[in-house]
Amino acid sequence: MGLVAYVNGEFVPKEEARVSALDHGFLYGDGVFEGIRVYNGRIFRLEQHVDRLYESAQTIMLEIPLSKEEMKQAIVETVRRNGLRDAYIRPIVSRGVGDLGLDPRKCGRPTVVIIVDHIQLYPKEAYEKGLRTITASTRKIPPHCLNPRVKSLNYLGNIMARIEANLAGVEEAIMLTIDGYVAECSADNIFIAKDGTVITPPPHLGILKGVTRDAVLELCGKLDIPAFERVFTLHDVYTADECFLTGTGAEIAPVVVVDGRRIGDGKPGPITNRLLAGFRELTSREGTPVFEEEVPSKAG
Ligand code: PXG
Repeated sequence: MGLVAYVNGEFVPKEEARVSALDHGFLYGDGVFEGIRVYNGRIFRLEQHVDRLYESAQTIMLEIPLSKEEMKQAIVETVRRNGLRDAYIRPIVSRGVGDLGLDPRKCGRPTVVIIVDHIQLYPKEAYEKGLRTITASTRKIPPHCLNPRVKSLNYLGNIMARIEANLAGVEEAIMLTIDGYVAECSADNIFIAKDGTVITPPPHLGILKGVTRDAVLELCGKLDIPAFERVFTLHDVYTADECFLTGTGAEIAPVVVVDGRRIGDGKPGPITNRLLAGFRELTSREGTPVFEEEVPSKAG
């Protein structure tokens, strides 16, 4: 059975899901998006993703033509119609169809698209052996220019960083702030562990406040692992005991090489492994049920 997508309130076959060439999402990257996972028929942290989508829209003054409740229902319904128990969901809201000028006042109703697809996972050995990364020469856009906390349709900087990783033959690229502090990766947040303590950059540095990142900080609390949001440099990464990335797609992915330096003993570390096990336990238990036969989860 083919997959279906939601386009402005209608369900169409995925291959026929289209928006106008005059949509400002296409012309100018004027819009916002989310990336959400479905685990065994339950949507992980739907509430947090929808809240972040509306926060991104609020900052760029984009009025989403659905209430948050309607958006959640549209997402659940799109997953249900696709019948996928493990999936990736991509809600997108763009400024809508306008003229060739920038002025968003010329745009009619914002375009709302929800795509549900099979998930592209890192191979199992990425979790067993760990990933290699480089530092990208492309820096993060400073938060005082266009705050990366807005999950906008402008991902060109992230894509340039990913191209640098591809050219170097590694899986991911670490991005630095204009001042040279470690920020995040092209599509994942970054953590280091040293002497039993976990550290990740604070959101004000100009990073996406990842839903997985937040779940990992919560897990650290539950597992009695001291965790802090702190500014750090590449020196701290090179000399860390462990390094790992977090994201909806990656979950918790160990990093064992950064810019040719081996991190710790060059294998996924014990804190990373404990957090990954804890995270997988969380995703198997929590979430908004999609299919009728599910017993509603208290954790929601
Ligand atoms: N930083 C950035 C810049 C991101 O785009 C994350 C961190 C992790 O956030 P979550 O909420 O997922 O824990 C993201 C995630 C992909 C992909 O292919 C991921 C993202 C966007 C586009 C593609 O994995 N966002």
